[in-house]
Amino acid sequence: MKKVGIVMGSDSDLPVIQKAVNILRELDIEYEVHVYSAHRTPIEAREFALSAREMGFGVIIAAAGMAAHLAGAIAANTTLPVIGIPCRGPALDGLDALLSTVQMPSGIPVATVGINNGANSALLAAEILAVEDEVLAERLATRRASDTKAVLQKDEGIADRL
Ligand code: RP5
Repeated sequence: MKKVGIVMGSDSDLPVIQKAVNILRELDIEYEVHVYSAHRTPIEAREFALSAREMGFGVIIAAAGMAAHLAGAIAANTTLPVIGIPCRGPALDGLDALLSTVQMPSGIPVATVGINNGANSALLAAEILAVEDEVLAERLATRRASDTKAVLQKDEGIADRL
């Protein structure tokens, strides 16, 4: 199976990435994590993106806050699918990063998940890899069924809590 590449703009983004890593581990998907910034280490971020396909990655998750250009900068240098996670910052609650990540010009797509939504980034990465992997698709289906069951159990219990 192809690996998932994870890049974060700063180690301060780690709590968001931890949620993604937990799900990738649960699904038994190989991953590699780096701290590369579009602004502070633009050369390393570019080199990672340029070599990602030949390094065996199938999809890249890029998390950054503030003027969050990381996912776009990675996407500019690879045709692998790139998933952007806008991270919440101190000034604008993540709206700055959301707009910087999602508003890509035509030609360089970034699939953007919600602010700080590391979990969805991992699930989307897994779904992309599962297009060509029946075993992984089955693991995702099992996980989805378990989530459904958990919600239905809450439904059964909600009346007792009111
Ligand atoms: C972004 O700036 C990072 O992705 C992080 O979310 C934010 C703040 O970085 P630090 O100042 O905490 O390193 O580049």
